[in-house]
Amino acid sequence: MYEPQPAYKFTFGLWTVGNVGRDPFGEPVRRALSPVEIVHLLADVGAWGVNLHDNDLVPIDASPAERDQLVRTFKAALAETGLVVPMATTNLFSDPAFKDGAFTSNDPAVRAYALQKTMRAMDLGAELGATTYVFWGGREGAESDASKDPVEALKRFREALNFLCDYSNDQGYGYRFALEAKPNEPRGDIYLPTTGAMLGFIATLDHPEMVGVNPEVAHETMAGLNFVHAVAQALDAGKLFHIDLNDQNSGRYDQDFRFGAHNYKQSFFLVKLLEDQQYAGPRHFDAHAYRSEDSAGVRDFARGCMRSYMILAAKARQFNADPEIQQLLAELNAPQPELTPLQGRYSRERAQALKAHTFDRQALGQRGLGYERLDQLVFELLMGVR
Ligand code: DIG
Ligand code: MN
Ligand code: MN
Repeated sequence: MYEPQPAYKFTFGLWTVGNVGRDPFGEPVRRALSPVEIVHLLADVGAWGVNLHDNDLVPIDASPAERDQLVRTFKAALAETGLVVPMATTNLFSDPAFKDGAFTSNDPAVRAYALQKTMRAMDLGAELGATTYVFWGGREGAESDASKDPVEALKRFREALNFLCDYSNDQGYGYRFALEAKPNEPRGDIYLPTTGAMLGFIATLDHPEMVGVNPEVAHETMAGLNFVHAVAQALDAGKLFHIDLNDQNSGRYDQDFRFGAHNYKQSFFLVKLLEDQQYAGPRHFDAHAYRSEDSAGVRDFARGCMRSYMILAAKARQFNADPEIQQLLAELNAPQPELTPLQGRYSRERAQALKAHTFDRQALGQRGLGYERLDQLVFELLMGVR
């Protein structure tokens, strides 16, 4: 019942189960796996697909011939395992050239190089069948705002995305772009720090219909925000083009924990939202195993991400079928037909009727809503006592 199923489109980036455990205070604890080894690992644990940054597969200094050979062997592993590549992205954050940003760098040569690198990475992604292209601007930010006019930075980011939308159209790649927000780390502050900020920015682009968001649990949580509400806004706007699932303890560095590893309740309501709204995109686990883990632990991590999602999806179905919970919700949302004439789109008559209506304000404030009982039922459902 909790085994991963293709219908859930579970994916992992090469960099997730390939994470060697390096952190700012420690050296790698696991050997590096080749892309082909990672594809087979993911197939073994039951993943549906695999994602990549350009340099996860093709080293930044690879020759065209080396690149083609690496792609050939990667494609062979995909064919052998049946894994698909729904998403691709560019590493615009590791190389020192991007130390002051890529698209927003003060150096026009860096901005131009970032466009070149991204176009080549888009070519690679298209060759592998990717239809979603993620942009995470890990270095698009500042430590000192003396360094860059933030308005100018946004203009540069917009110019780059407009150019790349045109490139995708010119090449016939059919990409949908998904912008991933993060409030900080590795920059002191990252521009467009939240999913909400990205949604506002998309409206300023030349091709807003091509561009959506890729919210990540850890990133909105780092900003102290309710991730479920951020995803709800993206869904409402028809802009949830992709999603990065993991977990995070608020007020910490980007922990990228196994999905469900920390905040069970938020993870439950997130899965409930995605399933209730019939989200059809990939469920991408942008996460990695604890640094404490060996290769067996990495498999435990990957299986745990998917198994936790399947368990919470079953809990969401249980919530939707629970008579007591549904009774409480029905009472909360009971129709009040006497208000019907006052509801709906504006009309002068409706406005006049609203202004003339007499409300019993005290009664409105005295109504008990039963949320304590409702939330206790959720707790008991999650704790397995219902
Ligand atoms: C970090 O959360 C970012 C990078 O790993 C990648 O660019 C993106 C894709 O999921 N997430
Ligand atoms: Mn993260
Ligand atoms: Mn991410």
